[in-house]
Amino acid sequence: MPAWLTSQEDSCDQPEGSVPSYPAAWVSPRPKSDQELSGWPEWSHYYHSKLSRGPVFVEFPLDVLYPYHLVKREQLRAQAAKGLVGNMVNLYLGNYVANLFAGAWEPRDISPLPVRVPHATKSQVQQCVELISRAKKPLILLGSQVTSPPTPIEVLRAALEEMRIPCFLGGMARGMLGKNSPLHIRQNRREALKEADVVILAGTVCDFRLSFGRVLSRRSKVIAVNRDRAQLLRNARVFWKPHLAIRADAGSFLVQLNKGLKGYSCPQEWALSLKETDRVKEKINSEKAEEVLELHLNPLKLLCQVDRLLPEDSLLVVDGGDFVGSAAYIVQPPQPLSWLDPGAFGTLGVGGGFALGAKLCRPESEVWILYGDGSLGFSVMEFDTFVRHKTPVIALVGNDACWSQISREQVPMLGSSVACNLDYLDYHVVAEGLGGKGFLLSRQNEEQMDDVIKAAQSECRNGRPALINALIGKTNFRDGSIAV
Ligand SMILES: Cc1ncc(C[n+]2csc(CCOP(=O)(O)OP(=O)(O)O)c2C)c(N)n1
Ligand SMILES: [Mg+2]
Repeated sequence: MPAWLTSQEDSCDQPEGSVPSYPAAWVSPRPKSDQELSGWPEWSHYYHSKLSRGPVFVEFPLDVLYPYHLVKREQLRAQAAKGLVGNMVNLYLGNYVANLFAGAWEPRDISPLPVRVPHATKSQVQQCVELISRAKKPLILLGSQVTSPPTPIEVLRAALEEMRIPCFLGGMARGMLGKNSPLHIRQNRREALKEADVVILAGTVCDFRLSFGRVLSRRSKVIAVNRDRAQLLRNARVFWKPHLAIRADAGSFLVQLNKGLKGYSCPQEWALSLKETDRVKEKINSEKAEEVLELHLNPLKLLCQVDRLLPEDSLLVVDGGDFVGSAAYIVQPPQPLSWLDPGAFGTLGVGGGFALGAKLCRPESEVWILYGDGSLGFSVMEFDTFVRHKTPVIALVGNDACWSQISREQVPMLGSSVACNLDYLDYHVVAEGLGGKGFLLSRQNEEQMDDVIKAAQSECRNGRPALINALIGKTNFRDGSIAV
């Protein structure tokens, strides 16, 4: 009997290139007695105290899960066995059940254990204050960890807005600065990192997403902050060198830093120059979005339209490969904690479950799932759940009849598209079959793109989950990005 331990914060508050956030831990307890089983809060404590928070997978064997009388009944049934071997088995089972439940009824303290969140020391904060106040081109890279308690997200946002240091947002930190913030830099991170004189890695880890730290310049002073020591120093002194490595909660650290900087405001020419690079790149993107493809819809155009029509309280769940990788550059989560994605390893299949959790936690929000057609296959059945449990969400499927993210590298590398090709299936009919409302969006009704999106939103507002099956063609937008 497996169970994922997540909290409300995790399920709805989540959210480069669709590859952010949480390491998962697997706990498979096999308690020898019920006494040990009642140590259960300690496993849950493992989740709550984990320095780098994320889901914990707890798997209970059935005999541990069922109550005493049921397990005893099963054991008595097994006692029908006769003969020497039978008697030995009976003895063993009787002993096993007695041990399993020994002491089960003794009262014990099961109150939650205290959570210990590491914080930066005053002198560490002071060292950073000195570095930042002298910096001309500081940069902050925020990772998912900054969204974890104890620092409320709005307090952190206010601190960032006061410091006015340009920020790149990754993982669940997306949306942290709302839409169109002058501090939020979205493009050309590699170039910005080359120029920066001080870089704060706030919960951002030097794994494959930062080319294991190789994107950091040796000329920049790097301040790494992370609750978890292993994440803090991942690949350090191999591909990058921290000037300061602080084991502390990244969000709280930034708030302390702002307090220490008292009235400091980052030189604005730096943010302006980065914003200008953003503007140029985004202009190129919007020109790309206007290109007419040989076949089917331009996915970038579709994503631009969705971005325009998203209400302020929408919440985005993304589940897929290239389509959602493009979405990560085009669709802007409107506010903090409005982006949920499959985490660092891009584990497909999370979409339906995440959306369900998100909608249940925030019923007033318009919950969108941006799906690839391949990933849709993992959780399209959840439309049944959405319908039966009256949790209306909108699924937008970028249907390119392919596992494009895989075939993009597999075909040039191996000369074969084996196992990557799908068909342009009628996923909108599947949604209808499960009680939802389905829409087909293709070149034939491209002119009505806005109307279709609005109709899906209206269905959702009226309580019916909707799926837009958008037939999309190929672009070179994702060429060169990681494909695994
Ligand atoms: C559970 C799981 N299996 C396999 C993968 C590897 N993988 C990454 S992207 C991808 C293809 C996804 O296809 P689709 O959802 O259609 O997205 P597209 O790239 O076509 O936009 C696969 C199989 C994964 N990330 N997670
Ligand atoms: Mg696909």
